[in-house]
Amino acid sequence: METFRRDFVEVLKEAENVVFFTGAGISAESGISTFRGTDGIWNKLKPEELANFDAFLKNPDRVWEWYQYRRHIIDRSKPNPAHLAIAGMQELFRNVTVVTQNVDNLHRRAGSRTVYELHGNIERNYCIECRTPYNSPEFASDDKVPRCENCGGLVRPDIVWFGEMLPEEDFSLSEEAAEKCDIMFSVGTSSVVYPAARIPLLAKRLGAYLVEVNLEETELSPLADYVLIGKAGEILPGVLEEVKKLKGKG
Ligand code: BV8
Ligand code: ZN
Repeated sequence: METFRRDFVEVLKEAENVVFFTGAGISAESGISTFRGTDGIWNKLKPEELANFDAFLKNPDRVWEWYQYRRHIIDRSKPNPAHLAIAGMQELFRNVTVVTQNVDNLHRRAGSRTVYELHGNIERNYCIECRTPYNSPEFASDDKVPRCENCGGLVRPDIVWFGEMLPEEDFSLSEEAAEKCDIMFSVGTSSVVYPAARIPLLAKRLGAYLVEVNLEETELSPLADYVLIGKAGEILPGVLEEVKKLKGKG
């Protein structure tokens, strides 16, 4: 097993409030492509170009089809050892909070109980005119964009697109968690999309120990106290084992 640096182990031993800030990279080992980074399949297809309201109005079927394609992949995928390790930490620390930019629901499926979703959830949809929610999977089973049963309006995925506000409650609860945490892990995110990327910065500014887990260095790395380079699905189970050992539960 990997040996971790001593200052990190000391912080783990004392920590009560732990936050995991996650991005697409944590789901890569579940077979869900990332947006950016070396393996990001959207390198040719910029998410900024499809994930915005104007693109949807201009060509709703195209944007809907992109989300249907991703839904099919997400439906067939399952939580990987990284999601499961985070859920396992709940038994070892007083508070474990997950703040995710992902829309794939894999943290909840892994058993994490406190999950704030900053960019929405691909399992939900709503009418752009009257806001009626459409959350049953059967509803989203066509490749053509569905119409609202009440008003005939276009139905869109409940996802935060570029230029749109983040869900206020989830964002402010995430800020609170960041402000009071002892240790913040930033896992599998390129840390370029704002305002989400402010969450680890806030934690660091208020004194938390900041750990980054990623295949490569990012814009966040120079600010992190500890950078662990490698796969989240290998590193986080190692961290879980270390915590179990520290707490005498190994
Ligand atoms: C807003 C939904 C206010 C779509 C997403 C110029 C400067 C600064 C900011 C801006 C700017 N111009 C515009 C902005 C604002 C903009 C922004 O931040 N743009 C950036 C790109 C420049 N932000 C917004 O528009 C936000 N709203 O600001 O509102 C406002 C209101 C009105 C008018 C104006 C402003 C809304 C942003 C929401 C975007 N929504 N997604 C969908 O999912 O379909 S973004 C998209 O990026 C993803 O969904 C994801 O949530 C997010 C972040 O990506 P990551 O998760 O970090 O993933 P990425 O692929 O980038 O990286 C993967 C990482 O994993 C890599 O580092 C890789 O190395 C690593 N990795 C891979 N495998 C592994 C691994 N690590 C470990 N283990 C592995 N196995
Ligand atoms: Zn409607």
